[in-house]
Amino acid sequence: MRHATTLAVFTSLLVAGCASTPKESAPAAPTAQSTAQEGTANLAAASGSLVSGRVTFHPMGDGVHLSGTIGGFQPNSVHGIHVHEKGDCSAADASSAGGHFNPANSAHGRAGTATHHAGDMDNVTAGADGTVQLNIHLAGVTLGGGAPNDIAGRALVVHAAADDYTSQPAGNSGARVACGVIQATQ
Ligand SMILES: [Cu+2]
Ligand SMILES: [Zn+2]
Repeated sequence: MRHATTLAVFTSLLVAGCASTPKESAPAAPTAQSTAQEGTANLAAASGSLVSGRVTFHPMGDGVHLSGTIGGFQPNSVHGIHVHEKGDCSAADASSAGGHFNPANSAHGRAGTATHHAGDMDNVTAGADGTVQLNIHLAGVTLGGGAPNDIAGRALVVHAAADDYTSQPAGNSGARVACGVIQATQ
């Protein structure tokens, strides 16, 4: 009786050991490098808004840092902001910029959590003067170089409403109120 129990435990340990082996052998993804030192996006109003601004991009650590000023919002309002797939802001409603930049084919979500698009960022909040001082680190992307996660040549889009980080495919953040193509400048 005692022997049988010991054997059963031993057998289950063997099985568990085999089952866990494949997890350890997953190859690491190659690290993509930014080839640009700086980029810029001039955001022009879309969807009849008064929102515009200029954003600068710098490769930093594991991603790209965004800084700049975007104005023309209602005071203290909150807005979704994302990198979108196509560097085309020609449509009046900026629909030409396509969906969220999503090279990994993920679901929409909050940056920094397990599931999100590469172009997803946290909402921005305008000050009492209707201006956003942008200071965002977008992890997991590159600037220049043409890797699948390269944001150069794509679009930065600001929305009329806040991103709820949950609704698919775009967080229910409403109309696109400003759009600019991300261009590598140095
Ligand atoms: Cu967006
Ligand atoms: Zn998204």
